[in-house]
Amino acid sequence: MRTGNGDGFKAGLIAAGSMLILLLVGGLYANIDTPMERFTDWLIPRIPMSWFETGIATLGGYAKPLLSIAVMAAMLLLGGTIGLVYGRVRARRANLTAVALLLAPGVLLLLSGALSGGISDSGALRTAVFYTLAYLLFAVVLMLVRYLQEPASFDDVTDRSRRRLLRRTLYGGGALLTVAGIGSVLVRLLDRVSLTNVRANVAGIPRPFTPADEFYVVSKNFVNPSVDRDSWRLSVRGLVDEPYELTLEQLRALPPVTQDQTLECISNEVGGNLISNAHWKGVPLRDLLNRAGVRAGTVDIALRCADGYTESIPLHKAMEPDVVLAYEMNGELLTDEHGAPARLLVPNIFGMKNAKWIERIEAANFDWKGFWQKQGWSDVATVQTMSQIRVPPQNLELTTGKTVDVGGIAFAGSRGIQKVDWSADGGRSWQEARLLPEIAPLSWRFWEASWTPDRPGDMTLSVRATDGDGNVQTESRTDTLPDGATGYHKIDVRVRPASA
Ligand SMILES: Nc1nc2c(c(=O)[nH]1)N[C@H]1C(S)=C(S)[C@@H](COP(=O)(O)O)O[C@H]1N2
Ligand SMILES: [Mo]
Repeated sequence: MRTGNGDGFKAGLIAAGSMLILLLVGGLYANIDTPMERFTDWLIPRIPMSWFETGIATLGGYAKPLLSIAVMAAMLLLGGTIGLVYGRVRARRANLTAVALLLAPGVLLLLSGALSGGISDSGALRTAVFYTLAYLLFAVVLMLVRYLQEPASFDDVTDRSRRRLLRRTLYGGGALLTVAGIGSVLVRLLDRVSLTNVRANVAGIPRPFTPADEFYVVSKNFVNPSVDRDSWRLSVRGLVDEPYELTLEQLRALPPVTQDQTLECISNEVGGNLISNAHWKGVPLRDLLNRAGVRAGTVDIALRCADGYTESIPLHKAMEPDVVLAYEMNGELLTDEHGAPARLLVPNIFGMKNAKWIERIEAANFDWKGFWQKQGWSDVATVQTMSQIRVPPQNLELTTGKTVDVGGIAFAGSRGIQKVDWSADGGRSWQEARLLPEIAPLSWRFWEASWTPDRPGDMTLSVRATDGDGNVQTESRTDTLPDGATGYHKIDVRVRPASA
């Protein structure tokens, strides 16, 4: 007896849904790459850079989650379609289709192995195993639901009660698993989904040191890794005399250094808040490299991270004393979102080189292209001289004759800030602002001024910094891609007459 196409589609949908839940749980608890991440990582380097930029610009932090939701929807649809086709074919050749359905994971395993560039490392193997299990779950659930959908013959009482029992077990168990799965996914997602920061320093001049939970967060991941501190090993290898591994405890036993340093994301817009400052503690990268003995011929030091992220810095940069493998931030162990157990600090270079969740440091004899470089971002990535007005906020209404505070931040990496000028007439005339005392050589600098508007109207405030080398920040506006945004930050205010 046959049931309709709708039933087949529904069965496929249920099966694909259970598969998806298993994969999400795997992504959250076993650090496997979910299909969503696989697809995004695969897609991003292949789409034109301008689309990518537009996507990020219009959707902001929602671009990644939306893409992931689209992938999930596509998987459900595909599952439904498979269910529909299976339903039709099964009516004729039941055993054959069942065998084909169950054999497919083998093909899938090979495919996903090929996609991940070989299943040599344990993360990829774990992912492949999870995918196979997830697919098997899909196949089994699909077959079961289809079986249950078939009407039992009316007079066969045992058949009917057997089906009823099975159906109850299946639906009950399924409902339980779904609730548990979705619940745990939601709980974990709430603190692990990495929307490009939306919560950092709001209005006003920020605190000199940004608390970890207010520090901006950027990562390529839909779900960030949560690395187990006890089983974590840092491996130093590649073109070295003596490769070695360290536990976190061993790393923390090495002579530490502390460093106050500001991080800024290369995709920080003019006036954006993807910039924060912290007090860090760790071990100079060069100490770690010297211990292994980097061989002649090394060009780049490559970093591999638990989320599959890769970065590289030239050897000469890696040997600078202030390039630090940090394990503490503001006096506490690194939090998951900022790269626990250890992340790199590379002064004077945009955030992307400050790799988080580092597992492997590798000396290479070639110019290693990192995750973002493959996507067109600068490989040098020196921070641009920047400045921002944080007070007054945009569109504030002011009154003639009343004095207000004007102030904000300025940053130029290790070049430091020499001077900040501000303008109340959109840049026709400039006045020097007061610089607050330096927080640290690698940290942002705060500036302030007082302004008493003397005539009513719409006004534009702007700011420009001069770095420690005497170079005035460039006025010409460029996009964040590929070298980081440039141009002056401007704020519009409306000044009303005093006695109106
Ligand atoms: N492993 C890994 N490290 C990473 C990233 C990532 O996606 N994965 N993102 C980089 C980018 S683009 C930035 S701006 C900084 C942000 O660091 P934060 O989130 O601690 O502020 O981390 C960098 N390190
Ligand atoms: Mo970044």
